[in-house]
Amino acid sequence: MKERILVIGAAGQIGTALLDALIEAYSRDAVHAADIRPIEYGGPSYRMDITVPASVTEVFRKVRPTQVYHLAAILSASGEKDIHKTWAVNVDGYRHVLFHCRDFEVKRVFYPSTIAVFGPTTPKENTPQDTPLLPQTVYGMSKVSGEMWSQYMYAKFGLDVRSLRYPGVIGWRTIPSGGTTDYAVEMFYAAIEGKTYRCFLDRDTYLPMMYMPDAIKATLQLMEASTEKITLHYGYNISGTNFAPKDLEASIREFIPDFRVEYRPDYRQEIASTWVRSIDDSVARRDWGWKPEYDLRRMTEDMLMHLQKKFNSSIPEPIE
Ligand code: NAD
Ligand code: AKB
Repeated sequence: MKERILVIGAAGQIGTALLDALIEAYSRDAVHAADIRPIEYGGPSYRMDITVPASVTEVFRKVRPTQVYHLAAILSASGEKDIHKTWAVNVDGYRHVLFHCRDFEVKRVFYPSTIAVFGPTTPKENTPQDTPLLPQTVYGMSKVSGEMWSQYMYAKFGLDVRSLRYPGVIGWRTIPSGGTTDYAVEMFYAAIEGKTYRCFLDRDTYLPMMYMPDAIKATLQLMEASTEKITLHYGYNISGTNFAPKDLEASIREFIPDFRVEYRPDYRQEIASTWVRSIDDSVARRDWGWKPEYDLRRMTEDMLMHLQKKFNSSIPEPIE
């Protein structure tokens, strides 16, 4: 059967990178992009507001998707500014999409969960797959609900929803906004532009992070895995590389020795402090062979190389 893949929330940080990967794996004609915002995309694209069921129906009728990647959400920091909208988009919007997937007989659905599902009662180191989930943000609460809806739709209707708990994702294409882990991308952009970076998290805030190519690889690997390999339909823990702002600063300074960071923690520090420091992803490794490729140094080198091209600047060789 010819695949028709619908990416919802395609204009965002992960969506723009995922579109390229899906086009490479399938074809531009097969990959349909939807978002509430305008999308810069050469393939078929649609305006869609997931909080409005009629808007979801209109796009599903046009595309008749075989696979759906549901990325649309309000992230952690923005989420606290309008908690009702966050719930409407992240939970009600996702529910609308799920029931459309059931009714239009979509074969496979991807749902991005997050390390924000964890909270102060979760073990902070090597966080297990099954563990207390008592998040302190509406974003985290909404993603726990999303995980439960994913599991429910599979158990009740056989909808094949697959899900990852992404760590903080770092990519070079766009500067993200609205998240707590955004500091890492911002730090790279400041470094390449020769600016001092004012970091909104404390220097010692360790968090699970992941370079975009690993996040995309995990997403496609999970979606392509044969059905019998998938043992859970809420979020699989996946780990990339864990670091604190001070480690990223030092890693960038190996390439740009003059780079400076000032630490001015704000309200986002409170959010980050409730999350975990490292993840046990042994279930994903066992089930579908997950293994990350990028550590902090390799990611730093690759990010700076891409940003250098983007800004047409030059970066000194690393100091060994
Ligand atoms: P993003 O904020 O860059 O993109 C989200 C997209 O959703 C935006 O383009 C936005 O316009 C769209 N959107 C918002 N409301 C909508 C609505 N009502 N209808 C249709 N579209 C709407 O986020 P991202 O970083 O690309 O994250 C994608 C997904 O991955 C999200 O679900 C997020 O929770 C999850 N996630 C991201 C990270 C990360 O570090 N980026 C980490 C963990 C999980
Ligand atoms: C955020 O910081 O809100 C996201 C996430 C970890 O879900 N990057």
